Amino acid sequence: MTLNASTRETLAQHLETAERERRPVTRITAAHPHMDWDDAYAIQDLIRARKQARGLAVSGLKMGLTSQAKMQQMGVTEPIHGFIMAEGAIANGGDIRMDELIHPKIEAEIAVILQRPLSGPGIHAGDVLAATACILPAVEIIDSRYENFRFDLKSVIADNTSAARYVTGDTIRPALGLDLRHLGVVLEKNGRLLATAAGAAVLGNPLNSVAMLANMLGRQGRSLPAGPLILTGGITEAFPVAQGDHIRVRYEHLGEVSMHFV
Ligand code: 0L1
Ligand code: MG
Repeated sequence: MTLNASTRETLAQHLETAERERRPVTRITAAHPHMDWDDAYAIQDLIRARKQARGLAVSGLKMGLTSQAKMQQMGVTEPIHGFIMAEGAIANGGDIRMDELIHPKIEAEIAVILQRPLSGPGIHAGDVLAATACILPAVEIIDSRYENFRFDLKSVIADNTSAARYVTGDTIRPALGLDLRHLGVVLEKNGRLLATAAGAAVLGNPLNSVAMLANMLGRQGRSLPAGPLILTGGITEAFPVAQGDHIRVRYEHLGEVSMHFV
């Protein structure tokens, strides 16, 4: 790491305050160009610790930048990971308050819950399939704390990969027998078709994303636990939303997820 502990803590407070006050800030690498990947994940960890110290619960983990298109756009070869909070969970069909967010965007995702923990390195999609309890449909609402979603990779890792809200659907299926690569998704905003996609957009198979998460955590000396929700990454690109928008995403075999921005 290149930043000292007090600078990392100051940056965690800075980003968490931006989130709580919904006040966008400049990417943190502008003032700290030499911060490294370990600094970035350490700041993310400090944000998680600050939330937990306030009594908030972590509900899961997420992968970000999992599509080739988004990785190429950002000039990276590996996705990034973050965490999601129970306070960010919105009921299927529920309202999402715009006055609590800065500039939200939505992305359709596949979520996984494990029944056995996975410890990298060396985890592959077959291990994930064997360890999976169930698959469910999800929509992630990302909300970068950076002005105009302008950031570099280290800044966005520190900002917990823009995590903000998420909605899961009511259809929960075992993974065995579900072909996640070909699972089709149709995303509509206000009754108009915005995107169609298939699960293969996520690293060829959303299970690859879970394997990669286990391997990335393994490098940090951590395991991927059984139980929490794992968001595997956007199947569609992220679309901006505005007050009044109604989003509906239909998933082949997995029902639908909807929400209303109020
Ligand atoms: O969940 C995601 O893929 C978001 C990763 C962070 C980049 C962004 O905010 O678009
Ligand atoms: Mg996402």
